[in-house]
Amino acid sequence: MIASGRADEQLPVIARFEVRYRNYLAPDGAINRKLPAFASDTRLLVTLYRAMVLVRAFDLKAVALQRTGRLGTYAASLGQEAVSVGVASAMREEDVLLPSYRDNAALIWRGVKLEDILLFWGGDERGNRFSGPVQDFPFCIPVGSQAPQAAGVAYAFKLRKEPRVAVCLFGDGATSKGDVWEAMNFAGVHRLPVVFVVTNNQWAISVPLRLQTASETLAQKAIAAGFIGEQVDGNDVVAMHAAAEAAIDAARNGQGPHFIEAVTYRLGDHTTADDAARYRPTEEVQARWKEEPIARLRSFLAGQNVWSKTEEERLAAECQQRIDAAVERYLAVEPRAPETMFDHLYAKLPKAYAAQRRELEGGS
Ligand SMILES: Cc1ncc(C[n+]2csc(CCOP(=O)(O)OP(=O)(O)O)c2C)c(N)n1
Ligand SMILES: [Mg+2]
Repeated sequence: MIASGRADEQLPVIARFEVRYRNYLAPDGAINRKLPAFASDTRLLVTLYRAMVLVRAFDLKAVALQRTGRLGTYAASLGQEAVSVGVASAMREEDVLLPSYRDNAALIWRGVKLEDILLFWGGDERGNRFSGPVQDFPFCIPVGSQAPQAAGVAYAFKLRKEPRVAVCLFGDGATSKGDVWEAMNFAGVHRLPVVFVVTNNQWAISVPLRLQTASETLAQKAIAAGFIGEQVDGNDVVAMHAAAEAAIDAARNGQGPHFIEAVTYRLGDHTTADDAARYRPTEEVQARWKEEPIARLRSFLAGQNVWSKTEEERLAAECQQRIDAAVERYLAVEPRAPETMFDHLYAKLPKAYAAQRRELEGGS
């Protein structure tokens, strides 16, 4: 409810808005609502499941690499795998992804090699020259700055009359940034083919959602920009895929932007540089483990008799093998000379940087 204690109730109401909520699978895998048509394709659901399991195993390995000094700071997506996988799986190759730093699963789905992702988090810019669609954007570290870029990409699609969609992911914390609002406002005015997805994982490092916004939902922020905002169970990959597919199709067909609030929970630390136990109670995290997306889909698939323990074990072994091979390739990459950090910054390096570059090269 809007806190409207001061409104004069004698005055006529001139506008009413609503936010819908989408969910199909309950935390125990039971069906809450008639499933969308694509869900009868159990092969697709198994593919979504495999993608979520892969990224969870990959995240574990990446954190282990960081802890042993072989990777830089890393942001795991533990608990939110269904968001990135559900969204990426609804995109066409020619669409453009503008991810946040926690969307490893979306990049992997789009074809980015695991070793490219490790290279990036290992501090090697060559990880950004990745193996996925060349027009996709790299991980975005400055919070929310991918949103105006997404509006720009979508504006280009519109001007060129290309039936493509920009798909932009950011966190709940990003919704407090001017960038995100400006992008949404511009997208609404120009009815751009862009889908904004906020991964509401309840935390922005140590800032809880209640200190982030006084809005009842994040989805309703889209209403002020003139387009639909819906809230989706971000731990239900069926709901995420359905919502993203509908939004992307609509944007492609000229119906303008759409906003999806994916409600989920960050089960892990913010990054490897964080210790979440210092600011949130263990009981809260334990309670949220009961809602996580992988066990949920596994229960559903097992109930449909399309997934068994043997398949689970085979998948775990397959993921491990794939990850180990990628780690080996990553570790075998020769580091670049330190002075190359100045390359690709400017067409012509300013004097101060040129001097630093020479110094690193061993000159004076
Ligand atoms: C512009 C900017 N300000 C501050 C930071 C430092 N910072 C990194 S992550 C983060 C919190 C972001 O939270 P949220 O948007 O909810 O994303 P999440 O980490 O939960 O995925 C902040 C403040 C940054 N990277 N960029
Ligand atoms: Mg967050």
